[in-house]
Amino acid sequence: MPDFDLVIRHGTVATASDVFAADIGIAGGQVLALGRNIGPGAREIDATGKLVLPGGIDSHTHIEEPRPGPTANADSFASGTASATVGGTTTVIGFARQARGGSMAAGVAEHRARAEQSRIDYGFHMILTDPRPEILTEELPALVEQGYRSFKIFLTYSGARITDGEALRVMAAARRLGALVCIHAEHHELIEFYTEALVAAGYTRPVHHAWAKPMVVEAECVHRVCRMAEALDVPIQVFHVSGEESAEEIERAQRRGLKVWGETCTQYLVTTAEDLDRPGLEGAKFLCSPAPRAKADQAALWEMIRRGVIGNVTSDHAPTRFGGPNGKTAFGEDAPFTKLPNGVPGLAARMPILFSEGVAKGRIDLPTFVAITATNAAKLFGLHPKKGTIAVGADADLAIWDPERRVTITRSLIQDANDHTPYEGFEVTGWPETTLVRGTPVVENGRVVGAPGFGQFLPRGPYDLIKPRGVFPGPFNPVDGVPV
Ligand code: DUC
Ligand code: ZN
Ligand code: ZN
Repeated sequence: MPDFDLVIRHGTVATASDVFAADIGIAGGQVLALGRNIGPGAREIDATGKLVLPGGIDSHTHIEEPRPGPTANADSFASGTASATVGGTTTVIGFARQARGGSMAAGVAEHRARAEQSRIDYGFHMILTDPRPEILTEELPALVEQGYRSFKIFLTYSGARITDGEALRVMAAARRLGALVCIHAEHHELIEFYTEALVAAGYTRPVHHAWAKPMVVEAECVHRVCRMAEALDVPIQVFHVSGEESAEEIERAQRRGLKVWGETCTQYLVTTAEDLDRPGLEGAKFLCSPAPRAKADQAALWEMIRRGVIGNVTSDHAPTRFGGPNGKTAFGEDAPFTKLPNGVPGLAARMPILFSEGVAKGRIDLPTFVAITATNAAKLFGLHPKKGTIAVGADADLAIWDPERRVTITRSLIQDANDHTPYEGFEVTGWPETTLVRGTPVVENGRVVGAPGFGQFLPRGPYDLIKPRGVFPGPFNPVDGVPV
């Protein structure tokens, strides 16, 4: 009679704090034992020479999000989460969006239905595009209670942006409800001003997207939202910090003791604005917002990761095909950058690139890799300790990783529904051979075996990390309308 459903033997286990040799006994989808010479499993995997890592948590993914035509999100939940598992990711947090003038609850219900086909576990941030009083006071309390415990707000993009005044009201609601606000921070009017001038001067190629939103556009807004969060004593995460100056704003806020967390994305560590300048529309394959920056920004971001200023690295997976009627070329081969959908695919490439560029090249150690790919996101979004670590009682979400394997990333390898990857030809050292979600293999030797619909919704209850500090800059608490 086996003691476990599955035993993974002879591997080197890594968490965000430790690296140690251990066998892992799994039953009922959870880790039940970590030790040496543990009892038999109904199935056993020999992990000699391999690392056993917490499955990745990609806390910023746009999968199967509808958008007005003609371009479309390339992935379904089935294809997007297949690709995630190929790269060792076992949990995604996506976005349920409120339509302008519409209800947030309706946006959540629609997206929840799409996510039924997820192969891995998932949660949602709620994108508030129209935070009317009744949304904040009537809909959000119930939705947060149901486990949708984070909001995303955009301060740019015409169809999604809210004003600073609305952002303050969302922050206040988050403080009252115990939810985390995640922010797309770029100065909208400044981008529009640049864009008008660029278009008038005939600068409309993909590279001019980066000209339209230089770092000042982001750094100003990151500074602004940090100060707004300080004024209201509200914890925030700043999404997709793309380079040195905005990371410095985050660091300054953290030094003042604020609960401000910074996220960056794979693309800001390995692509630059020069990639947008490839011939024809090729640069569109690298076009995202904020825009990719310079080599010096990549080095600065790695330093900010080492210092803990940037705590998690996501894909910001936002897939649009290149060709076809819904692709980036839908507006023609010489489409101006103003028409091009923003975003790059990256679910599968995220962990292998971070491992290779980070651990294999000596920029970060293995526990830091685990922290930025899994543990910190689990903590920040209320999934820890069930997710994001390897511990007795945690879900057996694991990536069995060959640290020596050399792989050239290609479109066919990453198995999403797109027709390109910005990482085509990128060479990495280290690759996940087997990925398990709750003890069940979803990838075996590079082959996707996880079933659509296996993924479970992860409701997120209240947790201490995102509690406000109780510190205001003046004698008055403007959220509750009382003296401090
Ligand atoms: N930037 C975003 O903020 N969202 C999706 C794509 C992108 O580039
Ligand atoms: Zn964004
Ligand atoms: Zn995004």
